[in-house]
Amino acid sequence: MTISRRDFLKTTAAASALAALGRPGLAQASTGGTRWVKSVCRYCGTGCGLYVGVEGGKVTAVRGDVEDHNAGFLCVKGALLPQILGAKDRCLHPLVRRGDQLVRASWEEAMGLIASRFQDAIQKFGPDAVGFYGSGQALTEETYVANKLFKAGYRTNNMDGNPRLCMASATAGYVGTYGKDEPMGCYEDLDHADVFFITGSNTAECHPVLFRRIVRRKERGRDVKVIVLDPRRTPTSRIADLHISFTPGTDLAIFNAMAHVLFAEGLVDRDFLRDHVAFGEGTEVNRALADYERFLQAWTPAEAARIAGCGAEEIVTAARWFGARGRRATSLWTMGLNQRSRGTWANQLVHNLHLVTGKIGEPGSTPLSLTGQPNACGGVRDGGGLSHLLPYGRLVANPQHREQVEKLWSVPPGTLSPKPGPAAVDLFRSVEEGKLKCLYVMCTNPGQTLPNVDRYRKAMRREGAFLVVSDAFHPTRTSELADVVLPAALWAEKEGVYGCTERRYQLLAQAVEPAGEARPDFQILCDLARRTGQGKLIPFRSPDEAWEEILALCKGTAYDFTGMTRARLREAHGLLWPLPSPGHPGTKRRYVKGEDPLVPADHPRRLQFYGRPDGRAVVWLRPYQPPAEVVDAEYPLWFNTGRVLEHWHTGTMTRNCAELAQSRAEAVAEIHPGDAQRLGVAEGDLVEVTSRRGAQRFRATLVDGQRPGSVFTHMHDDQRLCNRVTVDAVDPISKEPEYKICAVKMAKVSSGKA
Ligand SMILES: Nc1nc2c(c(=O)[nH]1)N[C@H]1C(S)=C(S)[C@@H](COP(=O)(O)OP(=O)(O)OC[C@H]3O[C@@H](n4cnc5c(=O)[nH]c(N)nc54)[C@H](O)[C@@H]3O)O[C@H]1N2
Ligand SMILES: Nc1nc2c(c(=O)[nH]1)N[C@H]1C(S)=C(S)[C@@H](COP(=O)(O)OP(=O)(O)OC[C@H]3O[C@@H](n4cnc5c(=O)[nH]c(N)nc54)[C@H](O)[C@@H]3O)O[C@H]1N2
Ligand code: SF4
Ligand SMILES: [Mo]
Repeated sequence: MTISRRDFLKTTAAASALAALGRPGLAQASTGGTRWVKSVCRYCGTGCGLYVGVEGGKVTAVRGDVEDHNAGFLCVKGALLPQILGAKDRCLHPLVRRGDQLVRASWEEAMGLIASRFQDAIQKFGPDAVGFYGSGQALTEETYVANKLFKAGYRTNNMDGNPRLCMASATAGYVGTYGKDEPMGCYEDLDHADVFFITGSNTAECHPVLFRRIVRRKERGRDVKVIVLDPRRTPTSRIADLHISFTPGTDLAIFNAMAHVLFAEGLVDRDFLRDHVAFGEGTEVNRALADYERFLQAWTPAEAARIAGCGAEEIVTAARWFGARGRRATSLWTMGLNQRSRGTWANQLVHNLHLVTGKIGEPGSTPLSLTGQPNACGGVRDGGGLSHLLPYGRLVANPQHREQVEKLWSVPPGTLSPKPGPAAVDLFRSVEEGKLKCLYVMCTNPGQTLPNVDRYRKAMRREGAFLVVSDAFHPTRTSELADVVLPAALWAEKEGVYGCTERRYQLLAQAVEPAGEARPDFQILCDLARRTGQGKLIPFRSPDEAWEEILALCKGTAYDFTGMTRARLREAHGLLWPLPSPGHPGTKRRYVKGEDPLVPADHPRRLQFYGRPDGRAVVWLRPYQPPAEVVDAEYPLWFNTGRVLEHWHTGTMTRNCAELAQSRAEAVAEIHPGDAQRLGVAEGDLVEVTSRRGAQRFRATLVDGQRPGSVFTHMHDDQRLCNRVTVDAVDPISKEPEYKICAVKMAKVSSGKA
């Protein structure tokens, strides 16, 4: 299918609804009565630079930063950011629970209560009686302080967060294949690609400003091809030259069949394989190219098409376009691959395609995982914000890593626990089991976003559990369960660093005072540390001071950005690491000799994958495996969940913005007209979607592009919780839940006309 120019424009204008905003000039320039403060959008991992306009102590406007990667563009969410600061549901003062009620309290009372409950729990039941659940939307300094406080102060690894629900499989994919986390490519690669391989990403709605860049490349480049793999047609697939729809979860077979075609048609780069690649199966890197070729023999396009319910010729075409000699290929993916019980494998199978063709580490050729949250990468890497991690990829289970961090933190040897803590879903299971007594939740809304959520909602309200929630809004589906709610300062009300998709770091400056009695999470955590006897460990008076320490921890690692001083971050319009010295300009493409400062200048080859001891990347032999739950006679429909352009996750922010609230605020069940007819369902009817775990009612919407035999719905509606239905099965490697796939049945409850 080719797309007309008119359709093209419709896609960018309607689906992405971009706003080009003017040029403010200086970092803190004034125009009229408005002061402009340089910052970053608070929403997605695209990380658009912007200026916050302040008048009379209030944020009145934003403008895209023309000097940043987004060239002044913002999507609707970014452009409407000022509205959320003064929204009606802002949480303006602390609350504590009295029986069924949450009542207003002073900061002193709220913090005093938290400190005493946490200290009591540790004293009576040991360090693992307390825990922290954080967020890829928290600032790096916030996650850093929380991690240090819980792991070194309270001595527990009960410290995980929503990046586990989001980027964990991408990380496990990168670490398994290259030895280190994070993409090697950059946004500029989008301007050079001849082929875009977009799989499990609705880029048009979820990374709209990057999508604009892809559209522009397609408009201007010669014969640029876009391949989209997604079970449903999406606004992203509208620009596709080839859209492959398939049975959910079966893309693993498709990726292997593409590799089969690349070998069969001589589109592999054997020199690259010889120089740069090793082969592995299971957990060991102990296979050879011949083993891989043998493994691929079974993965014919016909066999994959049989499993996936797509056309064999579509797979062949995708492989030919991807592998065509002299054509540069960029892959993009997000939750359609990560949120899977085989999410890590799915990631690695995409890396395989780049490694067998050598299409990697050149302008336009790169496997570029799109980061979901604005700081999902930064916070986890710099902050060590997951239960098995310490800062910069160090592992709690590794004695040398613990020793390094104990030294850097000046704490006695043996302070850090060697036992990895529970990953997100298991963290809430420890609450359910009564092992974890006191949980601090910051900048995330698990009462709506955990899979099989009713189970964990019950756990959070369990007798004897003490739940602290820091949120900028109240009520949320989590704050309603809390024992203490802390009013958090939001976005332009505080300062800190975000690290987005392309290893780009940017500083968000404080532009205004927090609303009401709200306080920055950084300040709240430092206060908690002091009140619980950890003031020496957490002595920071400002995020700047924490940043100094963060720089010391990254020094000498594969993530070195020691040259990113605070002063430089304030001036720069984004900086990409590695950036190991103050004069270094930053690195667009990692692992590339001559570009990446961590590759020795005399390295004999084009690339050095220095994350692994042999300097080679690994092609993994990963077969197709079905998802954790598959459809059957009783639950015959596939259930799939995701996002829309206008809304952010649980909608606390975007549903609080008048313009956005008018658009698609209600989650609906999208079904194919054929299924609707079979089930006797018409547009607008109320239907009940039921899985083995729970049921939720939605209005039905008939969508031609929906794959027959499946239902898609949205996660942002706090009155219609799709997660009552989803499955809490996780990937055994990354521990990321399979939000994208489970089995359901659907029944009509009442007519839309009634
Ligand atoms: N507007 C908006 N933008 C956002 C966000 C938001 O809430 N709203 N959130 C941000 C965050 S944190 C994230 S993680 C990203 C998410 O960004 P995306 O991952 O792009 O968005 P989703 O809608 O979660 O899912 C993407 C696609 O995966 C497809 N999919 C389902 N099953 C499969 C499968 O088996 N294989 C493949 N290949 N695809 C499948 C779905 O049909 C869906 O179209 O968006 C970020 N940007
Ligand atoms: N069914 C289904 N479920 C999913 C997914 C899916 O695709 N399908 N995707 C998963 C993914 S990828 C993600 S990332 C998660 C997201 O899940 P969550 O993180 O639970 O959702 P958010 O709505 O982003 O929650 C952020 C909360 O922080 C608050 N907040 C905003 N700014 C601040 C601040 O500065 N400080 C504090 N303390 N609070 C603040 C907001 O009001 C909001 O309540 O959902 C996961 N759940
Ligand atoms: S694309 Fe993402 S970062 Fe850019 S303005 Fe939109 S939500 Fe913000
Ligand atoms: Mo995410």
